[in-house]
Amino acid sequence: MKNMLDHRYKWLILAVIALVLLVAASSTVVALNERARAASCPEPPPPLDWGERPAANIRLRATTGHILTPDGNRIFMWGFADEGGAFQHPSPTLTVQEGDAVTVHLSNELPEPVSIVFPGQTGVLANGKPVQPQLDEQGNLISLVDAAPPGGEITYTFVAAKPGTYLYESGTQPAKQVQMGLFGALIVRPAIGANYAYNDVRTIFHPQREYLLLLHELDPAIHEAVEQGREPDMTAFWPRYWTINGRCFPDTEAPAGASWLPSQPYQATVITEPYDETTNPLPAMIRLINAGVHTHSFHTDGFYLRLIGQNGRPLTDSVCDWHPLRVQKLPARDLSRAEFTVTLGAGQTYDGLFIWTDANGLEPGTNPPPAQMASVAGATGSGSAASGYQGTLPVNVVMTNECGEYYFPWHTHSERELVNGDGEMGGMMTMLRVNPPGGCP
Ligand SMILES: [Cu+2]
Repeated sequence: MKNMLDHRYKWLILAVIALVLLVAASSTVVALNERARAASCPEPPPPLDWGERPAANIRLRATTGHILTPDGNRIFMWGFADEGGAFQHPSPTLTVQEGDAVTVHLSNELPEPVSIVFPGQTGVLANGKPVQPQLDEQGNLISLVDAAPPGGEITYTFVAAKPGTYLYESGTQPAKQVQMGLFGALIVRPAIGANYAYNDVRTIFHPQREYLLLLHELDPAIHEAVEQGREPDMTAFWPRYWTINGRCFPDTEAPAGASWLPSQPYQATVITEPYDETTNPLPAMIRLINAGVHTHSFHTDGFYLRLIGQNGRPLTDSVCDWHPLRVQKLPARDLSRAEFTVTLGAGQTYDGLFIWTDANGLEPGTNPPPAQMASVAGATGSGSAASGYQGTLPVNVVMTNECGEYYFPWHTHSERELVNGDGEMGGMMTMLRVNPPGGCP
């Protein structure tokens, strides 16, 4: 009997010891994890009061103007312009810093209420109060947010909390007003530096090679109706012009601020040089925005685009992704992906890094292009398939090439969108220009 009792106490004592050890071990694991989590999830800095933040004060006016199309058409537009500046399309690109206290003052010169929404921004105030949807007497929604009446003004404020690429646009009768041109790009730069897309060193880009490609589609019949003071039938929306940065191809290739496109200041050509580990290691930064209501599939001939951000959020999962059974610091997982054709839904934005690699490394002397590439030589307009070289072009072909640079079309993959009006080739297309190393002299 006594042995049995000793035996049972022995097991009980052992069980208690095991339990104590287990508790000790798991609390150690928890403590270690907490330390690992704290190390991988730095506490955000305490929020600053409005007054303590760097201020970004922006003054816009909602006004009218015209844009030109390559087929000779002149289209009536609405747009946000800098308070002291001329009408432009698209509206000015706004660039602020992460953490800025942003104030956007809007004065309305249009014959109907106009507002601004900032998709992707939170805590937006209108005249100091949280923005509210606006309803008419019958309870119908007439504006997504507080608007400025005709001849009136309104002030929006928000903290630009997250770096990324965003759209700003009217939230009043958006189908009509965004169609008319009341939209622009908003870029929030990260705290770690102006040539990073996000607070992640992997999103570094070449400081001189940052490009915005803002896509949109236009139905001139709607613009004509508004110009004539008639209410357009938005259900009959049928676009016939497709633009990048407010221009149709080939105007997309005209220089920024081209005098013959007075209201369309933004160029769309993407210019880069071949990747080189030492002389040219950094990618170009491509900010894609679809301000239209149609989905657009945008194809980057020449090489793929590495998508690193979507709708102002980095394509990485949060650095706080830790698991109780994994006691090590986890880097943010890279969810970026390579795309050769980027499909953007209405209002979507993408950030992409672009590197062009000279896979062939053609050199007339040491690595001459095969004879069959003569046609390519013609296509680049340089008469040579080798980067940085020019050759003789077939008779009657005009040399449009500057110094042996390459060109690749970047364009919508919907053929219908590659026209101007109902006529000639044009539309939603621009060029990737790959200069030879060091650029053109
Ligand atoms: Cu193509």
